[in-house]
Amino acid sequence: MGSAQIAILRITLAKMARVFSGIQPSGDLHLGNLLGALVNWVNHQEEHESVYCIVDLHALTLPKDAEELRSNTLELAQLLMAVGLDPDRCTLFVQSHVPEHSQLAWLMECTVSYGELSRMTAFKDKSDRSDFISAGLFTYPALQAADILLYDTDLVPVGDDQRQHIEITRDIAERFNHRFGETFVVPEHVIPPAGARVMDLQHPDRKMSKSQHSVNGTINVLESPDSVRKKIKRAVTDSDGEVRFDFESKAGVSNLLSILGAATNTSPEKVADSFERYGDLKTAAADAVVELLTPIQERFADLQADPAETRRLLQIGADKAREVASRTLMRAQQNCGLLEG
Ligand code: ATP
Ligand code: LTN
Repeated sequence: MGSAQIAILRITLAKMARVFSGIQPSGDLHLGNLLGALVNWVNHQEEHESVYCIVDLHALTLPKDAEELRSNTLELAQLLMAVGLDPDRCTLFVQSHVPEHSQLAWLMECTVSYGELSRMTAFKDKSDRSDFISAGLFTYPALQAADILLYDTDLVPVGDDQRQHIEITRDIAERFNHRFGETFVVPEHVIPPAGARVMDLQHPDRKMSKSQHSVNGTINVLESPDSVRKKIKRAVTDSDGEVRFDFESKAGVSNLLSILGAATNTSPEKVADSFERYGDLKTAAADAVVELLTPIQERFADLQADPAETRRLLQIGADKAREVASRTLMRAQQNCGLLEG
C-alpha cells in the first residue's frame, strides 16, 4: 500500500471523511469524465459526506458563449444526477451560486507564487491552444484551491490529469497554515485504479477531452449506441495484432482494454487475457460502453423534461454549501488579519 492510500485509510477510519470534487460545464460530458471521475463520485456519496460542484467560474477561463455556458451548466447538473448523484445524499451546486469561492480565491492568489503557477502543465497546454490567454487561466489553480479548502475536504476524487492541481492545493493550504496558524485541512487526491486516464480514440497519446473537439476520438455520454459502436470500431490500434496491456508501445489497444476494464470493473490485464483479436475486443468494449450509457441516457431524458426542478435542487445544494463555506471563509479572513466588518 502506498503512502497516499495509507493516508486515505487513516482519514476514512478516523471520522466521516469529507469529499469534494468539481467539473467544468465546458462542453459535452464524455467517457473519460464518467470513468475517471463520476463513477467514483457516485460511490463516495454512499460512504462519505460528499460535496460536488459545477465549476462555471473555471469554465470562464477560456472564451465562452454566454447562452451556451448557461445551458451547459443546467444540462451538466441533469447529467450528473442521471449518472447517479443524488441531491439527498450529496451536496450538488453551481460554483457561482456560492460567492465564498471567489472571495477565498483572492486569499489563495496571495498565497501561491507566480513561479508555482508558471509550472502548471494544464496552463501550458491550454494557453498553447488559445488565442486569448486570460489572467484567470493563469490563476485557475488558486480558485480550485479555494473550492477544495472551503469545505475542510479530506479526499478529492479526480482523474489522473488533476494530480498537479491537488498537489498545489496542498502546498497552498500548508503555507497558509504555516503563516497564519491552523486554518485549512490538507486534502489527499483519490485516483481510480482503472479509467483514470481515458485516451482519445483517434489520438491515444492524448487524453479524451471536452475542449479538444476531437469528434471521432471522443465518446459522449449522450452518444447514440450506433455512433458509439462506429467510433470504437474505427479506434486507432496498431499492426502487430497482439492483445496486450502496454500503454508505452500499444496505446490504442491498451486504451480499449482500460475502457472495457473500467466499464466492467475488471483490471485491463485480466481483460487482455480474454481476447485474441482486436475486432472481438472492440465489439466487447462497444457493448460494455453502450450498456453503461443507456440507463444514464434514459434518466437524463426524464430530468431534462423538468428544468425548474433541477434549478430548485441546485438552489438547495447552494444553500447547504454556503453554510460550510461561509464559516471557513470567515476563519481564513480572521486568521490572515482582515478586520471584521
Ligand atoms: P476540458 O477539456 O474542458 O479541460 P475535461 O474533459 O478535461 O475538460 P474536466 O471538467 O476538466 O474535463 O474534468 C472533470 C473530471 O474528469 C476531472 O476529475 C478529470 O480528472 C476527469 N477527466 C477528464 N478527462 C479525463 C480522461 N480523459 N480520463 C479520465 N478522467 C478524466
Ligand atoms: N480543474 C478541474 C475542475 C475543478 C476541480 C475543482 C476538481 C475545479 N475545481 C476542485 C476537483 C476539485 C478540472 O479541470 N477537471
